[in-house]
Amino acid sequence: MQASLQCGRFRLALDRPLIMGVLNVTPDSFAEAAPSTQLEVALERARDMIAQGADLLDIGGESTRPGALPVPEAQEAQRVLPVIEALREAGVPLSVDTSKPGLMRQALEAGADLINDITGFRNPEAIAAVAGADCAVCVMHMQGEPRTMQRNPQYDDVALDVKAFLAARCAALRAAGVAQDRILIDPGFGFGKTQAQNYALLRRLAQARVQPYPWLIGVSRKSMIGHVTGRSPTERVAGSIAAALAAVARGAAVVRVHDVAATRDALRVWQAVEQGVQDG
Ligand code: HH2
Repeated sequence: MQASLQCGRFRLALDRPLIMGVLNVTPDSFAEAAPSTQLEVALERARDMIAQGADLLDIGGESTRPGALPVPEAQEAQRVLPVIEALREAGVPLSVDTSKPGLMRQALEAGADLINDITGFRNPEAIAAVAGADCAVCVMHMQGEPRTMQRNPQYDDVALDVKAFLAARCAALRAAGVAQDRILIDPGFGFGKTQAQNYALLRRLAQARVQPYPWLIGVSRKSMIGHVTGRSPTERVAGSIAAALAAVARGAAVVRVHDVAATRDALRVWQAVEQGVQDG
């Protein structure tokens, strides 16, 4: 795996799993009891996550839960840009979760370090928006689009199909001049996948991997956790951590989570097992 990730103002070592804290600035996120639409609430949540050990923050102004409707660019920008500006000096890389090339450009100008595109930079304008910058990019797999993606997802072989898609998108980014050490890949759990497909993909994460790109994975509080535990989104912390550790065991470099403190503890214990600890 790559030793580090070029991420805007930062170069992130990938010698331990990193935690990306989810900062949804949307009124309709599936996963949160009290979503942060007001700037002050969002900033407080961001600072809490940093204090708890978040290595990056992922700011999203458009919900992508199954069935969600698109948000106009101006509205998404109004939600996201003030948050970037307010957190620019917070000391952690800022990721922006958007598929809109116009907002990608504005976010980069405002100081974003990573562009997380759930549509995998399929839009050539999105590639053009990031090509000349030094931001990191997260290339995610999704079958279909959020409004309809869960209707009847179909694969020949979920791991190999996801891999083929990611390989093609990474090649397109590389051809446009995006350096190898700027790219993260993401299998897109819950995005056009049945629960059986989600779990098969997690189990076979190594087979879906496009070398040498590091994995970012997002399983936190998702329906795949609820499917197995029977719990509502805010009660899915323990299940989410089990899935995150399963991904880390299969090589995930970055985990995108809502519960930073709990995930931090779990990863610390994980690392102690893997690398050992000092007595005393
Ligand atoms: N999942 C969500 C949103 N963005 N980005 C990446 N790279 N990987 C993911 O798995 C991923 C993502 C959906 O989760 P969330 O942001 O918690 O919910 P919502 O979109 O409803 O706000």
